Amino acid sequence: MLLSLELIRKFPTDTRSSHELVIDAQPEVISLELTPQLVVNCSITDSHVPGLDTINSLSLSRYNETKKEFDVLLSLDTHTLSLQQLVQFRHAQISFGNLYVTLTLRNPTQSDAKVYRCNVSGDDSLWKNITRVFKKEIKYETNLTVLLEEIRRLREEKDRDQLSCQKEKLNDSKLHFVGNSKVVKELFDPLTLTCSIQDLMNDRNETSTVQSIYILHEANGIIATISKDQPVVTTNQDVNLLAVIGKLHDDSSKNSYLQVTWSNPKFSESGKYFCGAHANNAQGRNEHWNEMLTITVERLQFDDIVKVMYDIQRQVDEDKKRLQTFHENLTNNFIILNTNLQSIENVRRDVRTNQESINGIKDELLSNKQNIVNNKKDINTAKESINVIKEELLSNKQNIVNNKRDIDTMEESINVIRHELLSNKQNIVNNKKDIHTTQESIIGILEELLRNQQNIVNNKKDINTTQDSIREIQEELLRNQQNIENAKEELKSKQDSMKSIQDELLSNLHNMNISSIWKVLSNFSTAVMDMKDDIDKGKTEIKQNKSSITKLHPRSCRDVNSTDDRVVVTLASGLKVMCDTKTDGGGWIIFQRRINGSVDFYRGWQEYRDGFGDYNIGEFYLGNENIYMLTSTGQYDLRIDLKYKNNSFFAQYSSFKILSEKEKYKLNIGVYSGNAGDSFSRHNNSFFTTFDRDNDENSSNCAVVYTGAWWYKRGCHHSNLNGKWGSSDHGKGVNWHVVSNFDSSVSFTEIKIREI
Ligand SMILES: [Ca+2]
Repeated sequence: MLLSLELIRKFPTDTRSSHELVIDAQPEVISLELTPQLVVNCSITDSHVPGLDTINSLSLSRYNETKKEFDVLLSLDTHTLSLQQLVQFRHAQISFGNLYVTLTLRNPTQSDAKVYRCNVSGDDSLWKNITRVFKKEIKYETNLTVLLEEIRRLREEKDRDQLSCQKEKLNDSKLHFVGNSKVVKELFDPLTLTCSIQDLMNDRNETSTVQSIYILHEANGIIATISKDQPVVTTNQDVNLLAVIGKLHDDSSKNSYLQVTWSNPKFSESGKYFCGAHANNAQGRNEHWNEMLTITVERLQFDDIVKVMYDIQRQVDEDKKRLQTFHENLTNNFIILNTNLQSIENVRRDVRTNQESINGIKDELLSNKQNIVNNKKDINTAKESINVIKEELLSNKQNIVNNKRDIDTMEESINVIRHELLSNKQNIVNNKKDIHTTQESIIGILEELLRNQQNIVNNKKDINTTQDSIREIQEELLRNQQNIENAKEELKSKQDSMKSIQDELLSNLHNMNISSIWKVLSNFSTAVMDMKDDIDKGKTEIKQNKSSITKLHPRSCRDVNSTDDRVVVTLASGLKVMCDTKTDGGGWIIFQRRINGSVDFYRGWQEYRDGFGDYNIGEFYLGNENIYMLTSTGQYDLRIDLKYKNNSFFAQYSSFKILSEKEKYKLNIGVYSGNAGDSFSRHNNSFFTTFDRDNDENSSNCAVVYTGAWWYKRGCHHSNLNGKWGSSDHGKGVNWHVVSNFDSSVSFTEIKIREI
């Protein structure tokens, strides 16, 4: 209390009264042990300094004994409010306003006890620069003596060992100083000391203001202090000092306090602690309280260590258990991890399988694509067929209209006929007579028929005669053969006689003269010449017989037998044809044949009429005129043989003929059978068309459009066997629609007829 009173007494208060520059320092006397901070403030009160009209700058300086002059610490330009700090301090705080600068030094030392000076500089009313200076000296004194004095006094007072603020005798005291425990184990129990001021209301209901609180130890000195508007400060460097907290409140309803905590107090922390507080009461009078607390820090005993060891052992056991549990969890997690790995592997396998499925689907898609392309083609074909059918429908419509008209005409005709019938009834009566006359004429015709029958009999006789002459020729042939045999025999006998002459000659050689030899030779020569003539004669006869035999030509391929599949013969009519002697028993006359495309079939009317091609090459067309001649004199079947992609097909029609050139070689065919499909029946009753003779009902010339020659119809064709060899252009190739479609060609054709 003595210390505090002395400090307060030294605070200068007289300088505050003048309204001018003030230099203020708190405190003016500092001590290493008790002063937490030194505040030096230069300020201009009431914004005015006598004699100065304007203030330009404010600066704080400190006297330097070595240099014998003042060092400027801070300098403030009052116009721009820019502060310059010219000396740096380790523990300092600086603040300033437009008319003050403040320097706060924490834990000031003896070297901070100097003369401080404030300079203010400005202009007077005559614009003359003026500087004013004010000084303040800070003194230093060591307070240890004072401190120890106070400690002794407190000890002597009585036993003021206070653990609790509940003590009766302390009721009048406003200061409460407590510890968490009176006795703590060294390095083992924490130690907390709290010093607080509870109620500062005095009897007259006036409030005191706490200025500072401090805690000090009898041997270790100041532990911590807190001053008004300043933070908590500790000078104790003990590492065990865990926390120092505190707060001073102006408001009396809140407790001001200071608290220190040691985490592991040492034995040296034992002893007496003092808590002190300063306050200003409402009258500005200073009040001071303090309290003491004795704390025992016991040294650790062996039992304590054992107890700690047991604790540690127990802790270790618990940790072990926890570790065991952790290990089990880890094992479980590992098992789960393995399961997950297996799952991942399964998923991977699934993904692979799915990939394969996708590939399969891809292939299927590709094949579907192909199918779609094929279907498109079919659709195109169907479209064309539909077009053809459309055209036919149109023509049928026209026919129906025409038929209606015909029916109308017929109705009229029937009416006319009805009238005529009535009138003809009479005529019939008249005509009955005529019928008699007609009957007579019929009798005459019958007679003529009989005569004709006689002629037929005669013709039969002629045929018989012809057969007879064949027989005669055969007989003659036999005779000739006989003659040849005879001539051979004669030759042999002559050879024999020649041998005998030779032998005679040889035996008589030695007794014959030359003339007799010559005579014999001459005879021999004559005999040889005769023999030669006979042989020549026989040869001529054989030749004559041969030609008479070859004159007997077959009438059709039905009469031809051969070991060859195809044989070229001249028929009795003089027509040279190729016969198919094998297919379905043979006997077919081939009238169209294409095997390799070496003959051009895109030809005009005249060539198709007369025929073209080459039997040696094997490709030809017999000619429509020849086909007409053949089919008009007998009943024929038609057969068409085809090859497509190395497969054989055939189509057969139960009758076939074409009409004359005058009737444009109109086609007439019967019922279809076979395995090629019927691509020809729809051509029935069509005319033959070539590029230079348009006989089809189409608005264009089908032969030109489809590069062929055929019995084209209104919709042109379902077969085009005289088309362009090998072509895949739509409808232009050698098409048989059912087999090759319109977009490819067959690779072999034979169109042939056989007499029924
Ligand atoms: Ca036409």
